[in-house]
Amino acid sequence: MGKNLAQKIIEKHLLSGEMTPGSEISIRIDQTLTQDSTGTMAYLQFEAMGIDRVKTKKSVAYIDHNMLQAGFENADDHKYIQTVTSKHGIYFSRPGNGICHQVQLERFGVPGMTLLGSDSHTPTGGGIGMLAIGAGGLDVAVAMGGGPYYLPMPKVLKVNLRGKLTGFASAKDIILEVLRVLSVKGGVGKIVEYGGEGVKTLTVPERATITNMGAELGATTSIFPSDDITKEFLKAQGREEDFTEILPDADAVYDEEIEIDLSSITPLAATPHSPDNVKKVSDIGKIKVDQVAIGSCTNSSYMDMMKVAKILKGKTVHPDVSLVIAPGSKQVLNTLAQNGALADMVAAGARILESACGPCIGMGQAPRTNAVSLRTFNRNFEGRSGTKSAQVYLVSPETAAYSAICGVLSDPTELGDRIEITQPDSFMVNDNMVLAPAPEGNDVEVVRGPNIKEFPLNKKLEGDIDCKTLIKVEDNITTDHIMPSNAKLLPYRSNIPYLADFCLTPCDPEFPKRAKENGGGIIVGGSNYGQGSSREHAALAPLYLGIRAVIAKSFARIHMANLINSGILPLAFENENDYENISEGDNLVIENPAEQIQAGSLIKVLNKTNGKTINTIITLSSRQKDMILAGGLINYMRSMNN
Ligand code: MIC
Ligand code: SF4
Repeated sequence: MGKNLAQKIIEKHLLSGEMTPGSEISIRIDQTLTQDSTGTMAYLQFEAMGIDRVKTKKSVAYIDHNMLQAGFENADDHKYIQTVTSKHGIYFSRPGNGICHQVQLERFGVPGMTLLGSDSHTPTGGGIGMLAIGAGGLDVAVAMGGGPYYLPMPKVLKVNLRGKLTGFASAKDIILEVLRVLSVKGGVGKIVEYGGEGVKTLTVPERATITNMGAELGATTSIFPSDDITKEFLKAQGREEDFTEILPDADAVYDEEIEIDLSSITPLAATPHSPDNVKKVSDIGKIKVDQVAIGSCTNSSYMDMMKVAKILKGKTVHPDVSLVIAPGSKQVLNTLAQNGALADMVAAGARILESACGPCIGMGQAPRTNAVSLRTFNRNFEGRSGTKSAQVYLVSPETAAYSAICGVLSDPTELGDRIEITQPDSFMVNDNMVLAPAPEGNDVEVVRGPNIKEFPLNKKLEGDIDCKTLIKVEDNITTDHIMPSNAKLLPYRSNIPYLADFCLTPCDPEFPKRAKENGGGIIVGGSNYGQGSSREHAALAPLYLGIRAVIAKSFARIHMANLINSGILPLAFENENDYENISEGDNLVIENPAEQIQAGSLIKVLNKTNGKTINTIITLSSRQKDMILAGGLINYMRSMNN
């Protein structure tokens, strides 16, 4: 039986387990990446493991998220990451060098390798045929130390691409169409593998836009074959030697398959407040626009920026629109500066931001009250822009640029002829903003600012859990709800006690206070609880507040792993209707959870307030079972070492 691409790479890296969907496997990790907002925690955890040097083929630490330096905190964290990485053998991408996923794709990614990153958009690397997975910082720390990465063997879903894009339809519109078809839950437990004739019509940056936003499907990762187009890209990056061809077998078998006809795609937009609320731009109509933001790890490549520059050339941004542009990397920005495209953008009135995440993570450029903001980003969750009342639409760079000129949401098809940008034969390669680590044996002082606090640790699971339901939330709660991130909070990513006071506040501002007053408790959620970011702060802050369990209809992949790593019980209703049988404030009792977990996956929860017994399911591998019983991954590792 022929193998698909995902199976081929997993098989090569398999350390344990059977490759049957759903059963736990572990794989060897070749490369890791961290970024600064999850990185401080990951390196604190790496230090706690007491390992001297990283054991991966290449590990890179990026500074790209927490770039506003309104106080000492972010700069302190940058210095900590710079020194701790130098000491332990990790490359350091300096602030200004670009967004982690864009730079990793340009400079370090290798087809066929595995990459684990402490950021949910790590699957961008799938654009060059890597098996690139996002995870919590602790899992990445373990991988840096040479440990395996555990995951349930995903199903493989093939997206068969037919035909060719026409007019002003772009890669962003392809992934928006996939999101429309599959929804934000459609990829859970799956690897999305792209195949079919249409693949040959897409450049690497276009493929990377698609794999990047596969994160919004909830997928484990997304991947394209590594073919001649990949080779051309790597050659232009001066890295032809990193190329290997990786294709699925001709008779490859897939668990599921869908088909997308590229020639039928027209410009699309994800309307507020979810990436799968997708409609045709032409159907939404000419709504007035206040802000346009172009950039992020989804759409900030050279090709994207050149299209934007061409649309803006000789025009002026509409008087009622603020247009901000953040090229994805120093390489991209430098090229635009050299070939004059940057001048065209500036002349048109664009506000140029540094090469970083910026407004995508609410680091500045919060729109005005009730604003309509068009963004080429990947997430439009309510409030993520920094303005709760803002209406954020996710669109392609072409739609964004054209609308910025028009002042209303506009279909770029009106521009007439499709803009074709060719990839340069060689990109501007200059890695002077990447610092190599200190040679092994050198003494490096790790600099820790006062903002860096210890991370919370759970205790061994013992006795009964008898506590209150502190909050009950609905479906699709994101990690942005659980642990909001914005310009004011991001500087505290290495300070859980501070952050905990903002936990779940978008759902209920009183939640942290109530959790503290009750000495902890239980959270009740709907389906896909914890979708979005990989931030383990969404588990660590609840842990700090004494949360013992989350009972939900279903969980998002990375968040569920982060809960288990923190020793918090992720319990899924056996019968979703039981969601109605718990109200906020109800007193819940889980008798001897340790014994129940040892006995199997059924966990009985007694609602003392209404007398009902609710069956829940905990899905754990035997390793995760030991981890939960030990009180989380760090305690588990410590117990293994003793
Ligand atoms: C995001 O896009 O939500 C982030 C910010 O990049 C997060 C990481 C974080 O919370 O620091 C992610 O995607 O994992
Ligand atoms: Fe940065 Fe936005 Fe990409 Fe997250 S999604 S890595 S915040 S650019």
